[in-house]
Amino acid sequence: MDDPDDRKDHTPDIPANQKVERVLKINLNKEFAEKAESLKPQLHEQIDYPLSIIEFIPDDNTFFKCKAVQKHPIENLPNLSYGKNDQLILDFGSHRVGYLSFHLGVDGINVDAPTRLRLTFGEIPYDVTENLHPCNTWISTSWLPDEIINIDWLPTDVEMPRRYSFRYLKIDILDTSPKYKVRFSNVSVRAVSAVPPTVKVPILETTDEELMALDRISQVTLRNCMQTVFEDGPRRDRRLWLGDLRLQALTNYCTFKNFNLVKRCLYLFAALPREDESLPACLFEKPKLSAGLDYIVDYDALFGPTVYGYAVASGDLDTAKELWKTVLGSMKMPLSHLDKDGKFDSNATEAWKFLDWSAGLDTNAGMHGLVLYCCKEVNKLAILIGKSPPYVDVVQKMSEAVLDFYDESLQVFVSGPDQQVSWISQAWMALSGAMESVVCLEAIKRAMENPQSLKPLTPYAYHHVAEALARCGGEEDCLKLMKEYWGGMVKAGADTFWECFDADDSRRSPYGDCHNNSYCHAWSCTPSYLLRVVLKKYLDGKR
Ligand code: RAM
Repeated sequence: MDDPDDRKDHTPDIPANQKVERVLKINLNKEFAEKAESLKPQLHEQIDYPLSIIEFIPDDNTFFKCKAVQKHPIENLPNLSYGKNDQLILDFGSHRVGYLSFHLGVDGINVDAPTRLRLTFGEIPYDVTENLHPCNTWISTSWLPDEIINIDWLPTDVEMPRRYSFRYLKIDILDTSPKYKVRFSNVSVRAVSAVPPTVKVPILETTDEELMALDRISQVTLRNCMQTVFEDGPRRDRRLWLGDLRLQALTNYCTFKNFNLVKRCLYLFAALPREDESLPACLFEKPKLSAGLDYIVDYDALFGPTVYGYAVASGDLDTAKELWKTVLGSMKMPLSHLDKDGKFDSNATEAWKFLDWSAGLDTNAGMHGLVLYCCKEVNKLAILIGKSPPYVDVVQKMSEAVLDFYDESLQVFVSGPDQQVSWISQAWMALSGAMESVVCLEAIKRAMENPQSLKPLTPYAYHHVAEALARCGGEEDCLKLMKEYWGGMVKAGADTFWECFDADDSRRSPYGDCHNNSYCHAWSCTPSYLLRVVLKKYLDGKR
């Protein structure tokens, strides 16, 4: 047994920017909350069944160092009996989000004791091949996808009340009794999503099978995260985050086109401004609508671009007009970080600047690019809805200040006192359009070629690097990066794209322990958007 004190020693500390020191009052906008409520979707259901009974055997050639092999065909399941300390793993063939049920039958003389089972829902092999406890993480271990249940009277149907996100189901038979064993039959999952199973998405016009796979898996990822809000991950955190929402919305416009779900999410955020008009980084629908305590400066600033993207894609300018005041409010806190020369200073407040989970990232340059990008998008939104662009002067000043981040001799953007070179600083500077595309493209490529520069960790940050490459004329570089990064997840066996991915380390996690990672994480669904929108012209030209 592990010594609990020993376990405590391994638990990573909560990062400084995660400690909430200031709790701001929320000025609930009831009208917006009601609008959001009226847009709540009915979820569509589909019943799915396991495809086989499997076991994992060691395999050094795979990312997770194991591979699944069939132990029994699924048709045999009702005839197999399981007693104390037995285990079975069912494979549903792909990732599902939904509610599990099964029939628990009896093989024996009489049922003289309850059945105790541990069910573990796995998104990836590690979830079902390893012991999930202890989990050395600074976020809650209650996210771990296992459940112990006791069933008193058998035979019976069992319906699990909670929603799970999984491909694999491991069942450990903790105990029956010497007098009986159990049998499983009618195992099924009632899978749910705001996207109907019959949805028709036009096929991606390419003959490149790697790209087709990226597009397909992106869509499964997004669909499984589309519930009554755009969840970040259906396993964890099962809530709406602003930065994730923007990327989900962009991908949704070119695939499922569920405009109302985006509209609902925009109103949910707009219903919860904080007393300084900033918006929370995330929110909860249950038990009642409320703001998460987390505040992220970059997510706040990205609200405006998300409204702009929605208005352009849907043509619904009335919503954009109604949210205009919220958009202006959401820019206040980000803009308060500019010094007198219009240069973003991450140290101006303690508030969390995110950009990525890569450890040690200096956010000054990236945030400068991001806020400049947001100002420009909000100016475009203003023009679209017949207002005068509010940030013309700010854009001018911030564009001049960009030069302060550019190192002429290295020909890259540098950030902070240590002149840090990171991929993500280059990406946001490029997306801001502050310098010529050729200069930005060279800067990104230079950073990418330099092993000393800080690489991103999450698909969220990789997306911005990939988009920046494509927007600056580096379409081929973008495709190469997509094939390496998202394609790397495909090679590792991903059914849905992950919250974080490091090809060299299958245990990498922003939280200390990969068992708490989410492996269907919506911010990774953007290959469909990149291929169908950003790279469209280029790919059409290649055909
Ligand atoms: C993680 C979540 C979410 C992201 C935040 C910043 O906790 O998974 O997706 O937006 O980090």
